[in-house]
Amino acid sequence: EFADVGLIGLAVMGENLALNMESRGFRVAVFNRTTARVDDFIQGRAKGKRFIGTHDLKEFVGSLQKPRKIVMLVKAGAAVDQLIDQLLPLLERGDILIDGGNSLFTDTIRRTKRVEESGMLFVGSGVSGGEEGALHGPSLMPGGSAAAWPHIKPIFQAIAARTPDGEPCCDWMGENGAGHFVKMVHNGIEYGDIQLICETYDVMKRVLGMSNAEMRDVFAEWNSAELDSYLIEITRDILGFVDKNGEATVDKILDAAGQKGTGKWTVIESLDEGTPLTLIGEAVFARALSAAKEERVNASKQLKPVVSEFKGERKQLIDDLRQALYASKIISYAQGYQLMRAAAKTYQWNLNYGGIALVWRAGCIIRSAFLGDIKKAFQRDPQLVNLLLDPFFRDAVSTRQAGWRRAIVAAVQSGIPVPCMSAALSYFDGYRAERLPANLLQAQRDFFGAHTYERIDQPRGQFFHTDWTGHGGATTSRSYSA
Ligand code: NBP
Repeated sequence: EFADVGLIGLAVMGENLALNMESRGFRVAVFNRTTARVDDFIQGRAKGKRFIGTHDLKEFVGSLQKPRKIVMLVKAGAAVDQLIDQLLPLLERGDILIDGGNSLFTDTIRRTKRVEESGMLFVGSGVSGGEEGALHGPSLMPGGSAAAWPHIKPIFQAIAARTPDGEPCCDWMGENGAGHFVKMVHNGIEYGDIQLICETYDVMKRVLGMSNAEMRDVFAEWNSAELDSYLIEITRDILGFVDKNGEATVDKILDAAGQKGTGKWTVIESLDEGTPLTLIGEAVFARALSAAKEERVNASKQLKPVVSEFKGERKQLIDDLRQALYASKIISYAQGYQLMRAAAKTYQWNLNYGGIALVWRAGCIIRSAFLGDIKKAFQRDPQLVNLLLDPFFRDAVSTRQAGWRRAIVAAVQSGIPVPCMSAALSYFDGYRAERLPANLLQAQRDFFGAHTYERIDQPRGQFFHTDWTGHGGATTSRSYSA
């Protein structure tokens, strides 16, 4: 009997995803480069289940029902290309290769083209939710050869997480690299969500002197309302966690953050698109600054803050922080969605924005009740230009604006860095501004470089140059936008 689906790469993610597929009634063939892992798996966690263990790629390919569906869960990068090279000669027209790793979307664009040129189909799928998600229901973001979707849909939607309404957190994202692109933006948003919670924690701890237990209670309360999300939930649990000596583990952890690069990729893409992604950018830089621990320890001895003591109401500041967190989060998603819109245009993807919110609603790290509201916003207007212009989110930001500003003022006056919250507010104040000081900017560019400017009393698209010093020439630089 042939297997319904094949899986290559029996590391953490592969093993768990294979077990998930089998548990949903699919017969799964497995292969791993180091074949001892196949035997360990078949005799271990897979024992008594409907798996076919294979020891070379030919045997593996031969065990699959046609059109073959092969999920690769190997290390992102060169390993994926090597596997494709080895598999293509063994496959037939219409067979489907799926890369479930964290590949860079531009690699997926290239691989889709290559595999399609050989007559096969390629899918690059974002898989989020870590080990637990892979086993019990990840959020899945597949994109690539559209003809592959009907074949893999029953498997993918069966193994995916479900929203509280029972909808699968898996939908077709679009052509070539769209799935891995959406996964990349998910990871960037994750950086932002995490940093916002950390800034809130820092203000609570250092301005209000709250204990871990007090903060845990506040996060627990927040988790039962609009901020209901996985990351708030684990923050609550982390703050409540004590080791066997009764000491808080969170207080023992060195304040130097790691990163694997997906946040950076997202920000690089936003710079290439010319779309502000300031909150996620600040989140990436906040990790970088934290990592320079020794340098900061040295600087802390030399750079002393001039700050004023917080004299406001304790309860009020806690509530202001809740509002600041929520409003900033709206900004982060507004920016993330604007990046997706820009990229969709560049790469000619027909992204389903509501579907993306749905896919992120459960199973993944950024899962939250909030994503249900984003889905509704895109249901109201699939072509929504900016989340801030949706009536629900417009009002949500508006009613929290005063608290948001107060929370940032309290942090600034106390010398507590809140890079993401303040970047969010600056973006809000910039985006809603009819007028920005770029008139002066354009004057400066024209002054030193004859870059020309448009005038408020002339139609757009006409460019003027002023001889600012009286001894400049009439030659202008070609106007360009960057
Ligand atoms: P790893 O990223 O650690 O990859 C290990 C697997 O890749 C092993 O099966 C290994 O085989 C195989 N492999 C390597 Br390395 N080079 C290979 C090659 N040239 N040809 C064939 N196989 C090769 O595993 P993971 O942590 O399970 O992650 C798998 C993918 O899923 C990655 O892209 C990761 O970024 C992504 N992801 C991970 C998580 C997570 O929470 N860990 C979450 C979401 C996505 P071997 O046994 O022979 O060395």
